[in-house]
Amino acid sequence: MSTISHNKPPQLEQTWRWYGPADPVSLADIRQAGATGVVTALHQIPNGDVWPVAAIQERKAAIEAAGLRWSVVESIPVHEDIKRATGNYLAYIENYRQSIVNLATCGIHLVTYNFMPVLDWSRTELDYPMPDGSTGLFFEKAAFAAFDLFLLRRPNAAHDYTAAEQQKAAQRFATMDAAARDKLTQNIIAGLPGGTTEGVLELEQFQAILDTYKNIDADTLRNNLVFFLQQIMPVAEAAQVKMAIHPDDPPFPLLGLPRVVSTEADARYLLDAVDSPNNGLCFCTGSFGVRPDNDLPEMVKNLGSRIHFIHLRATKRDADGNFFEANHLEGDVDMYTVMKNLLAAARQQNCSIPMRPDHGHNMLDDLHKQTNPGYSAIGRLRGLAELRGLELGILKSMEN
Ligand code: DNO
Repeated sequence: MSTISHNKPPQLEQTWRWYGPADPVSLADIRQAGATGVVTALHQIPNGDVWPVAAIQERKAAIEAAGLRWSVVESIPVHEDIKRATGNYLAYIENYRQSIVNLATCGIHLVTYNFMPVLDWSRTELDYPMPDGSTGLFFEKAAFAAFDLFLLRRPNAAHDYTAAEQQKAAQRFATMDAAARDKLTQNIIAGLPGGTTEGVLELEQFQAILDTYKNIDADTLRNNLVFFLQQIMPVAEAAQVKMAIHPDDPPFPLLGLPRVVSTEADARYLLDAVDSPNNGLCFCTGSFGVRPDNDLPEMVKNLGSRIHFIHLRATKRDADGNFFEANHLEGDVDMYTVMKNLLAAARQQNCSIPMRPDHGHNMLDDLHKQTNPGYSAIGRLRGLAELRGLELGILKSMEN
């Protein structure tokens, strides 16, 4: 028996997001990229329904047949009724609990989710050109405000912007032709997989969904989240399923919607409010890292015992509040110290925490293919290669 592997410190398990059989990046590609774990969801199941054991087993078998393991569920979406604590929310919570139990029955013990109202993640441009000819995702504040003020024309939207921001938005809007306006609208309301508005095409329909949050402020949303956690954690504990909440992306309120998972204080509040080891975080450096007041290495130190899953990505912000997704080691995130602290967290937990390279540029052959925005093959391969090299370097230096 090898004493070397026995003595190895806990590391990060390298995983890769897969959108299921329709994903143009296949399981065989993932294997070649060097990941050992797959992060996926049963996207075909309507939001709110129970995930049946048979469907979970079928997906698991496909992953295992490719020589991989289903490490993380990302995500079981949380129905909007649960976020609003209205309508059928108790039935949806019961379904959620049942899905947790069913996953555990199949040997899957880690689930990521988020609690962002209406929109999951948001960007204004999906093909933002980088100086090296690759493309990435971009959030431009003035373009977003232009959408809100002049395309959506959300009632009272002006209250959420300073006079200077409104002026910038107006100038930005004037530069857009009809095609650019349509594209911006699509990018925001339907461009990214995951949100409730996937497939929603009309602005009126979108505004109607926003209106359902009219009376929900951050405190109400936070209380609804705590209620949800209280309801699911006993089941998660019994089934030994770790829950990992994903932070808000971007980590500030948009379109008048409250956000409650944007900072260390937000995370701490949730972890303390339902103080179960199964109530943990998906530590997404790309999401938290957009705010200059989020000190990521410190956050890993302080929250490390409850980090169950990791998304590694680096954004680069400017003074106006815009940000683009940079190469994994090159944005504002101090990836070296974050990685070092994450390895310390894995050691402290005495287990291997799964991580995935989050997003990647479209580069080389990616540029000629249609993949899910952010989820190209080669861009993520580059990210994974750089991150695993960084990890190995740190691990080796810890041995000396
Ligand atoms: C974006 C992703 C998010 C994430 C969900 C988790 O790339 O990180 O869509 O999967 O917010 O529930």
